[in-house]
Amino acid sequence: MIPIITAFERSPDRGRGLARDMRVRWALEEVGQPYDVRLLSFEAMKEPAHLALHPFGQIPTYQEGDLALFESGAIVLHIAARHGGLLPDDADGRARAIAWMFAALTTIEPPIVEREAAAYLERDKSWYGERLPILEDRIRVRLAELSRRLGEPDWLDGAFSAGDLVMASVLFRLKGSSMLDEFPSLSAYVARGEARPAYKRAFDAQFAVFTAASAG
Ligand code: GTB
Repeated sequence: MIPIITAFERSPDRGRGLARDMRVRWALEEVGQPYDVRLLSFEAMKEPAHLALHPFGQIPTYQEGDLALFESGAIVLHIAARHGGLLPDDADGRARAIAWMFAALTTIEPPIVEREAAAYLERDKSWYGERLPILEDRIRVRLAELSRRLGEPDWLDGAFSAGDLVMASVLFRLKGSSMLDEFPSLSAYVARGEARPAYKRAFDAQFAVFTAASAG
């Protein structure tokens, strides 16, 4: 059964691969699972048909037969659990890879999203100039901790895993800022993720959506 995922018909990131369908595409490419994509307008995302799949009216979703999933982390975990290649075979290694997925989604991503939201929603507010450095310093604290833990190895815990896939996807969101450059080991980590053939296939697929939407 070919799974179907949802993605933006017109992504606000203009094909930079920053929306959360990208991590799902990447996971599917890593495990060699073909997939179809259903593109949604912002209006369609809030309609009953999509709300039945995603209670918050967002992308990505994942459908495979009778199974419907939302939340990119849950979807990547499902793909990693169903197929070989994204989780270690031993139980302890699997548990640690999953812990890194949670770390990416619940410890690293929130301050990054908060800064993005402030830049989008509060830029014209009087407090923005004072708040932005506070938000950026919160991110720096996490990046410093993560960089210290990563150290010299290529990946967070042995071979590349779903933990690295989700962590690198979260860190990609910082590419428009200079913060990642302050942590060369994390910049190199992100570059290693981007260099993976599966990442490139996923990126090209989402970029093709942007190109087609721009042409249409
Ligand atoms: N926790 C959920 C998950 O991990 O799946 C969050 C899903 C989510 O935030 N989806 C966003 C969405 O559907 C798209 S990815 N938003 C529409 C809405 O809420 O109405 C977030 C995103 C959007 C745009 C950019 N960008 O332009 O750079 C980056 C990230």
